[in-house]
Amino acid sequence: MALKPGKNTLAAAAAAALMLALAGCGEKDRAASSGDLPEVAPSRATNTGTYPPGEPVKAKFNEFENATANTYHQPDIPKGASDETLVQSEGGGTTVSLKLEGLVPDREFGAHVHVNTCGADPDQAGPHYQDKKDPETPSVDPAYANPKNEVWLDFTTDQDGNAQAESTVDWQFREGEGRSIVIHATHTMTEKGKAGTAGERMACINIR
Ligand SMILES: [Cu+2]
Repeated sequence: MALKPGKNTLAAAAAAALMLALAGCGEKDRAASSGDLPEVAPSRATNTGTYPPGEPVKAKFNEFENATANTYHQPDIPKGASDETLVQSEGGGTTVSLKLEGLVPDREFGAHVHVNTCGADPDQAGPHYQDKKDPETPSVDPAYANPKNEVWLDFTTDQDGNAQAESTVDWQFREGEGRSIVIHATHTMTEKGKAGTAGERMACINIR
């Protein structure tokens, strides 16, 4: 049966056009998050928790407070170096992946998921996210500060300054916590009294 052009057809056409426009926007957002990024990704600049769960998020490091990826330490983590993060929850567990490009070559770094979002002050990210919280702070007891109770993502850059790390734990983040990955100056220590520490905070990436 052929449709006569009428009100309903026009309404349907308008709806279709609207859908196309919406799809177009989505396409643009996706392109912005995976391709040529502005220095500050505007849609994620306000840390409102709009990161899509289970989808990779790409960003470039810069020096601004509200960026997805912040560097506090050039040139080791230069402005313009890029990162890709992925947080996946499955079967009660969580896998966090981190890929980096364009850092200083052949260098060890520590990295962990921290409680809060990043800020201009590196301390704003707060302490490490812990599944079972250490009653003592700062937490340097290996019973709590360990890679099963926290998410550790230590890495060493290759000769091109690239690296990747991944960690799987058998729990999920509490709502509103575990919102950033902080990159530190050294690999993470494990001995009592120092467990979980990894030196200066050199960069911070918002993840959720
Ligand atoms: Cu840390």
